[in-house]
Amino acid sequence: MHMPLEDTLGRNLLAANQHRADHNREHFDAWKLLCLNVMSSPGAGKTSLLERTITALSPELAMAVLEGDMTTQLDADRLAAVGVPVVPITTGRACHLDAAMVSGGLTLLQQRLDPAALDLLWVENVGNLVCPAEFEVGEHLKVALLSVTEGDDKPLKYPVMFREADCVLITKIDLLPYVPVDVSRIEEHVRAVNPRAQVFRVSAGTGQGMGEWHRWLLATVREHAASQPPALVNA
Ligand SMILES: Nc1nc2c(ncn2[C@@H]2O[C@H](COP(=O)(O)OP(=O)(O)OP(=O)(O)O)[C@@H](O)[C@H]2O)c(=O)[nH]1
Ligand SMILES: [Mg+2]
Repeated sequence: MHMPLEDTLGRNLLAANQHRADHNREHFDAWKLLCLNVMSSPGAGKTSLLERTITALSPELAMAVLEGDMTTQLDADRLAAVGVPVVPITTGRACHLDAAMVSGGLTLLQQRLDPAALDLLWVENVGNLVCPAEFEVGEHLKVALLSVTEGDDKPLKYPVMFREADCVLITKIDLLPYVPVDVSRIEEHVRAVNPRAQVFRVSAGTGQGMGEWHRWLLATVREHAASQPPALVNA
């Protein structure tokens, strides 16, 4: 059967990316490190969430961040300011991180610390509700954010992102009194495309709902660590 060139190219590209992503995940598993890929449209609150969550959980978890941005290091600087090791990954014209970029970021991270000493690696993806969902980077779980100001129809209009997500955070809930949106409709639409996702309502601004998200996160990190096979010890 004849296949259009762009389909073949697209599939080859995704297959090559998947191969690299699997390789990244092998490293994460060897280090017993949980990797989360955090995605959303621009400005939904990824960096703000990480600032608050990393500050709250750093007494309990050793964390680092790979920070994807098209041009600046602004988000990397914000996160470094909360005291976490951050490696900026500048994507140039690319609207998403891919597995090769994350692999490059890991090499830089290894020059600064031993990843096996970490519990959790955050990857903040480029702000975009479409492309990042197509390119695995080796993460164990995908976290998608959707702010209440974006409207309740977005899970239906951008289903790939929300279908792929293991966890969906409905963000900026402190703005609900000022925005004509029904938060339960947002949740209904998330569940319509993905009934298995964990859904939390949070505000990184006021802290509302953050406790529940943090408890889930701690339990997930601990479950993941417990599920990893014990390291081989040389006799
Ligand atoms: N009211 C309110 N504003 C928030 C909240 N979280 C983030 N913001 C604001 O939303 C704007 C964007 O937040 P960021 O954390 O930079 O969003 P982002 O998703 O990291 O943005 P990109 O990395 O550029 O895609 C900033 O002005 C934040 O102060 C929140 O919970 N409540
Ligand atoms: Mg950001």
